[in-house]
Amino acid sequence: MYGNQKAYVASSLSGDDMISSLMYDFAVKDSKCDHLCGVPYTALPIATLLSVKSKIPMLMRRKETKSYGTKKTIEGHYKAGQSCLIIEDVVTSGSSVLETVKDLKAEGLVIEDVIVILDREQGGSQNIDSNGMKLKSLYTMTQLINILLRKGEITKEMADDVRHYLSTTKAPVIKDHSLTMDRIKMSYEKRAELAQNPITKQLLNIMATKRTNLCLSADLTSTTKILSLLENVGEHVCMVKTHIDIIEDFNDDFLVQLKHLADKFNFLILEDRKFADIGNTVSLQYLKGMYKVAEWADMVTVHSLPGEGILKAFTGSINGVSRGVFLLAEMSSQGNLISAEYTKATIDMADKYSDLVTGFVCQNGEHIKNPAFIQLTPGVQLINAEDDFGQVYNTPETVVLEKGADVAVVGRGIVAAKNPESQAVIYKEALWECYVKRISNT
Ligand code: 5BU
Repeated sequence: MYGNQKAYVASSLSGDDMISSLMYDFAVKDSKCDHLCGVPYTALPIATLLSVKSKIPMLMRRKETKSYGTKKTIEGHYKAGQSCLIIEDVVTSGSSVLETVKDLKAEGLVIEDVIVILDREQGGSQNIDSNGMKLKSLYTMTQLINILLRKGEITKEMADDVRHYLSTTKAPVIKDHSLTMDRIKMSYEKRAELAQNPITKQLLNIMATKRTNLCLSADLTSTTKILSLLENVGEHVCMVKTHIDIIEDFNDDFLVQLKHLADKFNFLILEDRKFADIGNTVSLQYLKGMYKVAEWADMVTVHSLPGEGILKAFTGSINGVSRGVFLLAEMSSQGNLISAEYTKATIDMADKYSDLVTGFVCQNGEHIKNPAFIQLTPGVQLINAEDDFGQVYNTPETVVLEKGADVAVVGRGIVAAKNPESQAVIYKEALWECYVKRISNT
């Protein structure tokens, strides 16, 4: 019965041309979007007509990836960061729309609105909404039934039947974290294009070329031990994290050697200083003192606790060399006092400082939506565990696939191993495999 009714409605309209004119006036003519994309396949004619009429370039999503050539899923000329309006004919659950959006987002395109000719009101609008977009429909099924009833095209019994069917047959709820966290499905290369801080860009490019998202926390207290560890492990990591103040025989030559290894193996250095004072004091701690952190650390960790002023203590470059900041949004230790509101406020704080902030140290990055920010997650070992001081460990699978880590920090898992180099390879491969799985189309 319902199928017949749909066919009837379609035939009563005077074709794609009229529909596209209505859609154009309804939602396209005032849109500031860079591209249009029709959901394959039935919306393609309408999207094509809208693209011609509005002169907004159209993108095409392939449902089946080519087995030859570029294997691209999205065809067209676009750049990461551009916006795209989705065009659909009928929405029931919204699942086809969400599949298309997933592929577009993996290319770094920004999707806010979906326009549809007919919303069948069976849950599609809610699914699109809860995955971070808005559905605008030219008609809802309720409006259509009322029009047909008023015009005497259907009987009251038929209208009641359809209304009953729609209210009792609801589509399943779809919630896909990769759709609200834009960065999750994007490759590190693509995200490097969006990064505003040069260090973030460099880090993402190092990760992509060295094929590693492993950060080694070199928590040893002797300079020779740290340098010999890095000589063995350097080629497997994208970043080395230091606690400069735990070293017992610190000397300036150590910094020269450390920088030499960073150049030799192409990794960046993060000093996990966790600055947490008023801006003026932090500025002195960063630039002065015996460690002169600003001179050698590509990035530092900073608490958001003192408020925005702390970020003013840093600049995006020192003597012409780029610098970055990781804001501490969460901690890995059991019972820490950071609340969900604090985490969210920390992430919001970074918006104005995207030329300085490289990313966030946190456990669960669901609030980090901007693909230009990196999620750095400590507390990683091959099995779930805890140490004697409340440190909580999660596995590579949990941190990368479930919690959204871009870079995982491993300290004792590697440093305390009998053979740190072979252990680093095990972590590197496990973490990279999770990342590849995460960005794949499954
Ligand atoms: P581990 O040996 O893998 O437990 O070392 C973890 C490192 O990460 C260590 O240097 C900590 O200071 C650092 N860390 C952490 O473990 N948890 C946090 O929330 C933050 C930093 Br922030």
